[in-house]
Amino acid sequence: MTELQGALIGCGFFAINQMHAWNDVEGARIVAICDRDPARLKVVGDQFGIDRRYRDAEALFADGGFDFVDIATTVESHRALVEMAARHKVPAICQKPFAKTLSDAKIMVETCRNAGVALMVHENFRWQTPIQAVRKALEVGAIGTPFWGRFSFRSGYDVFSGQPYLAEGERFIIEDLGIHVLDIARYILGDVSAVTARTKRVNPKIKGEDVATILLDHKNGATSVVDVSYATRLLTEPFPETLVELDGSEGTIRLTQGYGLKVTNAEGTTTTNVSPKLLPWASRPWHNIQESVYAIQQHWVDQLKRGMEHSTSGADNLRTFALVEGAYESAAKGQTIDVGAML
Ligand code: NAD
Ligand code: 89Y
Repeated sequence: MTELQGALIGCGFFAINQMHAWNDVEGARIVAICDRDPARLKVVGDQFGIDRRYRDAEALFADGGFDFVDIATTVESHRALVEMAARHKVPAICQKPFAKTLSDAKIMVETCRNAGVALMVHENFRWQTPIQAVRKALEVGAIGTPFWGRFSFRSGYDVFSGQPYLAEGERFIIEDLGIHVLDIARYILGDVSAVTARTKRVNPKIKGEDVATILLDHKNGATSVVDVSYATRLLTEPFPETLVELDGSEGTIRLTQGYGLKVTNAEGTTTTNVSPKLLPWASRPWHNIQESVYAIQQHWVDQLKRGMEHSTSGADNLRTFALVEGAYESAAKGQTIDVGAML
């Protein structure tokens, strides 16, 4: 099998996970890296033995010699870098949040479509082992037709020490973390027609909201609640687990803290341990996220080789991104937002 060669732009906090995962992925390897910060370029270049190092993305693309680019920078640079990849006809992975606004995100999808290059958003939470297990239980009909769901991420974990920029933005939890949980809600219960949200800031040291409660009307008639908080202190810290509750016509599914999956139906209750693997380079509690990084990057390579659309393609991600924008608009106006009208 030919090995795809990749370039990674943005050698910061999270890129370390992506670089480890690229070492494990079959069929691809990173041959060049880029960061405008020379210190980060050195740390990542030395740790992963990458000699081709660039401080400027234009220079990286001008030299070429890679089959795809993995954009691991923060959101401010996403549009420019995705457009650069499209200009150079290079398939691109882009970290979440995909863009600053839905209109930028639409332009990025359109630009890549017109250039004929694949575009995948690194929306990895749906690739977590426990979330895949929930989806499988639904798919085999264990609870019949789901009519209600709750997707809950409540934590007091200090995310600001590793990612200080999260304390500085006007927007915080919906754009940073809620985006993943909204994507899980779509992945499990399908697309959404309307969104209603309320937000709060509890931590006085940050700028944006750190609590959000979001009601989703799914197109199939199900209703779900997505609730996220970084202001919730619990006896056992659940970071970074998304807990799921689903009620269906024939039973219920509960994904509980500690990675237990309980399925109850006419046959009784089965409880399964759906813990993620602790990959050799991973560390708790991040291992759930780290394993999903490996899974999404393997999916990128496999689908690229088959010439098939990615599960979290740019086009797919517009429907998650609309929920983020819709939630902020709903909270600001105190109204329910028609998601269909945004797309
Ligand atoms: P970071 O600030 O630690 O790293 C970003 C790096 O990109 C920095 O080193 C910066 O110098 C570099 N950079 C920025 N613009 C550049 C440009 N135009 N050209 C070259 N280099 C540039 O940020 P981070 O915490 O690693 O987050 C990066 C992205 O990953 C964010 O969008 C964040 O939301 C996302 N993230 C995703 C997950 C996940 O599970 N999917 C988890 C954490 C962070
Ligand atoms: O940036 C966020 C993400 O994508 O997953 C968890 C996180 O690192 C902090 O909220």
